[in-house]
Amino acid sequence: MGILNVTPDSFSDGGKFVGIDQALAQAQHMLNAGASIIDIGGESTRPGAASVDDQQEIDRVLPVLEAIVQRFDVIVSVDTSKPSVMRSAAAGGAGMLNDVRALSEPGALQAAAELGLPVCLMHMLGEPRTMQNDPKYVDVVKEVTDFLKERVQMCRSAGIGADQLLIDPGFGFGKTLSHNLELLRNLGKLADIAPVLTGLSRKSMIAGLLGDEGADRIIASVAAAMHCVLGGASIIRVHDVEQTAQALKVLNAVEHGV
Ligand code: PT1
Repeated sequence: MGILNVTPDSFSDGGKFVGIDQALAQAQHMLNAGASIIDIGGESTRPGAASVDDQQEIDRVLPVLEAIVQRFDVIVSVDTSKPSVMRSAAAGGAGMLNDVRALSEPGALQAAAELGLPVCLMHMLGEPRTMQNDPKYVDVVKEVTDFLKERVQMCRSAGIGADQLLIDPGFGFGKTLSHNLELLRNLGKLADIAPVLTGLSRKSMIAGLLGDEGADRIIASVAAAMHCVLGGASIIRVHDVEQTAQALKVLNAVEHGV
């Protein structure tokens, strides 16, 4: 899954792909490099980010979504928590919903169930603006696992098929570096619940591991993504599709031959 941010303030490529032409060029590049899903997000959810209103998010996402769907044969995922954005996205040709709030906003569960699209349910502690202010867990793996199980149950009760659900521990969303590492070590426990999607690409935990805020985060992000795949992840959400796809070729050759 290649990341296409259409926010003016996104954390690592903020503002770069706001224009349609630039968004299309980036999508083309990611597809050539081997992405099978493009994830478009109009709300920045990086630590400290402020919220946006429904219309603003629709105005950012829809034109890019429609342009990509028209031009490329690819699944487009829309990264949103808002039912109105979900409905517009589905009408605009989105093939998947990616919700960092796991359909907890009023009306989101019902919207997703009605739309019938696959949904990724992510765990977050708190809200983006404040989630990194001293997050605390007694047992992070158990709490994240229990939360995701409960959200999957909620979706099943609302009529969403088991084969339409993905789960994501939400790396960097209300988690310290050691919380993130503990979750990474235990990804297999999540894979027993539903197919797992992970996103660590260029996040501050990568810089934390490198011990250098200014370091280039690409190689370390690829290493983290490979750990996720070996740990059972089905979809990896990344900025650097080309580099990630190269590393994946090595893993795939070891597993299945060339
Ligand atoms: C993710 C994800 C996402 N991450 C899913 N959707 C972001 N399913 C947006 C940092 O610490 O992991 N899974 N949508 C981006 N969010 C962040 C969070 C960006 C933390 C940066 C950081 O730097």
